[in-house]
Amino acid sequence: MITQEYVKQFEDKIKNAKSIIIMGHKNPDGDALCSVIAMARLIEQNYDKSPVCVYDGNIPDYLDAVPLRKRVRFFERVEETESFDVAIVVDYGTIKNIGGPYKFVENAKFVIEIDHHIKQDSVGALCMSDEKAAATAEIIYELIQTANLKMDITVASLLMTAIITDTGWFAFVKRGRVFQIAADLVDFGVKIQPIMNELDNKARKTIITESAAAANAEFLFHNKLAIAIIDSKSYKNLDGRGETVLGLLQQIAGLEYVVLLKEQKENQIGVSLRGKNNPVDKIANELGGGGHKNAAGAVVYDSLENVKNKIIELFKGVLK
Ligand SMILES: [Mn+2]
Repeated sequence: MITQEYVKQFEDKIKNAKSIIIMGHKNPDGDALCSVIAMARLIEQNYDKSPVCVYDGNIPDYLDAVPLRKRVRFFERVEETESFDVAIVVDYGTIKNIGGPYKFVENAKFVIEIDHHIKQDSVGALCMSDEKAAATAEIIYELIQTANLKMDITVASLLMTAIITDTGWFAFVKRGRVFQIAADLVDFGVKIQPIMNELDNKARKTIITESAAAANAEFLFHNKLAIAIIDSKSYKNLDGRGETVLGLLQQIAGLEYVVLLKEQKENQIGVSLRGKNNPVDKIANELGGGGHKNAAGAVVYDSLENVKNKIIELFKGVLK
């Protein structure tokens, strides 16, 4: 919960800062990217300061049309020696997930964090994290309300995009509050259809590669398990995790599990696991990975063939 106490400290630090940097986790998703941009715009419009926004890794194509996307710069393009009065870290999870921009956190005079990931230790002296929030954007909205900040339609749309992407169009919602926030945003003027169109922004080669992988999937255990493969040649055509492959196969009636094997390079296989109503997290753990109950993954350092056989063996334990 964001109290007046937090708001006082937040306002004090921002008002007195000459320089501010904002970042999310490496390889930003919708929540990380949009939360960074929304925070920057809020600070610009409410405190008349212009924060620097950075990322590490890659921003997927489907987020390229998000408002003010160009506001966010690759971290190596910011002066190494630059030290900031305030660093704001959003949606990061663990220090390791921040990647290269962590050096700005280490050098900052004051660190603020806003996050909804479960963690043991936090980086921010001012920590506005809430593990129960469906997205970091939900906490930013609470900050806007409690601090009585001005919010324009761009900020509102960014928050909605973050919420939609992080909740899988509300499929993963566990607490009703996020619906109240979404309702507020719609009443404020946010339109959902244009956000949907904005996120339909993948390259043609990506969709062709992903649909071909779905078309060539192998079905095992009386069609209860589908295994799709993206080899190293096609891997570069992917955008993000290959959600289209998983999404297409998951629509098949009677299918219980979907596995996507991505040959990132020789002997390095990215594994995505989905269980329609059944858990896959234990299988991900067995492979040295992790994730959520019904959506998990791992990276396994072995040949495509060996990883596939290992996964089939593991599924023998749950599917007969
Ligand atoms: Mn998030």
